[in-house]
Amino acid sequence: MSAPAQSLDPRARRQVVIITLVAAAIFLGFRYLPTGTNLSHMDFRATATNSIEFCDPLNPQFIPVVAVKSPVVMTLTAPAVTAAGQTLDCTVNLRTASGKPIAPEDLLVSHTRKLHLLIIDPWLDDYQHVHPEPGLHPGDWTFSFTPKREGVYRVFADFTPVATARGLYASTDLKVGRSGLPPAYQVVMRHEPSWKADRDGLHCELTPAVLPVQARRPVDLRLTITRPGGGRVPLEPVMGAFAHLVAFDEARSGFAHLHPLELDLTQPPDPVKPTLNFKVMIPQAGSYVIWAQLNVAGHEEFVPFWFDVEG
Ligand SMILES: [Cu+2]
Repeated sequence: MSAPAQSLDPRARRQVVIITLVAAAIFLGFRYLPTGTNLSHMDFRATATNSIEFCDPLNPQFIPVVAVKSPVVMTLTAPAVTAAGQTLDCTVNLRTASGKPIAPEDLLVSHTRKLHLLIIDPWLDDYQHVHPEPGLHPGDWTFSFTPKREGVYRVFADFTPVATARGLYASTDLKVGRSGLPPAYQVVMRHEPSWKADRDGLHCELTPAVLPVQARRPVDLRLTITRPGGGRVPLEPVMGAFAHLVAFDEARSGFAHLHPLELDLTQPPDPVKPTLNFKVMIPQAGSYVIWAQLNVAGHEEFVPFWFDVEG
């Protein structure tokens, strides 16, 4: 025992030993505390040069999910026969690049859920947002959705690994067959740009602070919702916010997921003319849609705004 410890009286020495042992126990306790996940940040390390960059929620960007390599492999299993208007029970499987399954314990809750799927049709006309449930096998996540139309739908996954605590994305496609029934809606190949939309008795406007919207320039967007003729529009939280905006480009190469600057859920927006503010930066010129997801008095609404971005 070192000179100073030897000079301590037996009682003080015992105290030093006890404190040291307790400290060691606490350290080991924390060191080996089960975090639930067996995956490490190395499992989500982006290997390829054009790998996906984690996004900064304060400066929402357009994430080119398809073009860049995700460290997560997503595959989708759907019924052998799929058709527009038919409810499809599907399973997505998430694995790390080395094949390790990504199970519920490997993901953090983000925006009230562990896994978000953003599903969009080829004409950007049918946007759906679903939350799969853990499947029977680790890595499997099951969900049902009813496509409104035929075509190759794109499914984007949005999640946050426990190991990195940073948002990550993956995508895959799902082919939906023709229903054989006359389409229950008018087929629109190209949408007229409009920052106004009417849906279920609601008049919605998304107003950019500056027009035209320019590529690579951040733009402020203000969303207002009214009922023509007055009446209440009580917005309720959806996924932890009073609204979500998701922007898609025509090629569906990726998306931008925007949340209102008004984050305080104890401060609901005006119940007659709710107004929410967003910020976005779109890197490339082209035609886009922003789908607004709202919860109006418990009823979910999806509202599209079509616009062009100039180069
Ligand atoms: Cu979600």
